[in-house]
Amino acid sequence: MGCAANHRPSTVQQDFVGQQITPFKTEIPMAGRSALNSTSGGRTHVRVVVVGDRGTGKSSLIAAAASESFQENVPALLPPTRLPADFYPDGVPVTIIDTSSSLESRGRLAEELKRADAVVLTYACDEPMTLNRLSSFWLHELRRLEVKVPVIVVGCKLDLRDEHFHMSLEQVMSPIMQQFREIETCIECSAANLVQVPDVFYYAQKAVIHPTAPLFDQETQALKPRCVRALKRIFILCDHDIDGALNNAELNEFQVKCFNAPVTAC
Ligand SMILES: Nc1nc2c(ncn2[C@@H]2O[C@H](COP(=O)(O)OP(=O)(O)OP(=O)(O)O)[C@@H](O)[C@H]2O)c(=O)[nH]1
Ligand SMILES: [Mg+2]
Repeated sequence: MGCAANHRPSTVQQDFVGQQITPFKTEIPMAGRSALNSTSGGRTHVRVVVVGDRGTGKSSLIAAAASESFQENVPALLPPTRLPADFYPDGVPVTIIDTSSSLESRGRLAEELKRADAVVLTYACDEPMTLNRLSSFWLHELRRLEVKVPVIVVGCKLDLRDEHFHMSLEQVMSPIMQQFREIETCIECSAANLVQVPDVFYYAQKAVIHPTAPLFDQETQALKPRCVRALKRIFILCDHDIDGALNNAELNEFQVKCFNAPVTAC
């Protein structure tokens, strides 16, 4: 078993799959994120359903997100868990639904999935078989059940991953993400070491509140025409001196208007 320091967590986002761009997280300064509240699309609530193979770490992940601590003995099935409105910068509470993957719970699972705004689909980083099961079972099952919401794939128990057989998350997930465009983001985390735990539900919430589908065509991997027109319009509005480029002052004004934070030098 390795220690957390050896296990660098990473994320891969769907927008970049198939493009030769290194995956990264778009970071908006915390101070500026509140400016996005008004763009939560009128949503007052997000419901995230957590599914995945038995023992992959679903309940521990939820408990760790809610309590910011790791408990060895979590109940097999947690009651609905609510992350309050102030938990994330968008100011929208998240309800997390734990599920059981036992055969007798399949009906219940399907019911919960029908009411989901986003799905968190787990595998265990120390059990490659659970990763294979994403494409051999779970993602097909979600399609069969006509679950048409964003999916966040989460590799749990990052602290237990065997570094000898390690491939990057991007290498592992890119083919799966190309086949299943409903996967919005992939992320690795460790409930035991509290690494990237809140991030999981942040990405789930973000996928619902700030959906990519109206902006980006997953099939063609291109921005949608109306999005391009809107971006051009924004550019024109920002380009005060009409020289076809945004200078520092214009860029700064745009940043302040959108994110309530000035551009800062790196
Ligand atoms: N080392 C380590 N162990 C973990 C982590 N997350 C969960 N576990 C352990 O893995 C086992 C299974 O975790 P659970 O959270 O019960 O998994 P689950 O997916 O809810 O399991 P079922 O409800 O049975 O489907 C437990 O012994 C946890 O303590 C982690 O991040 N690191
Ligand atoms: Mg459980």
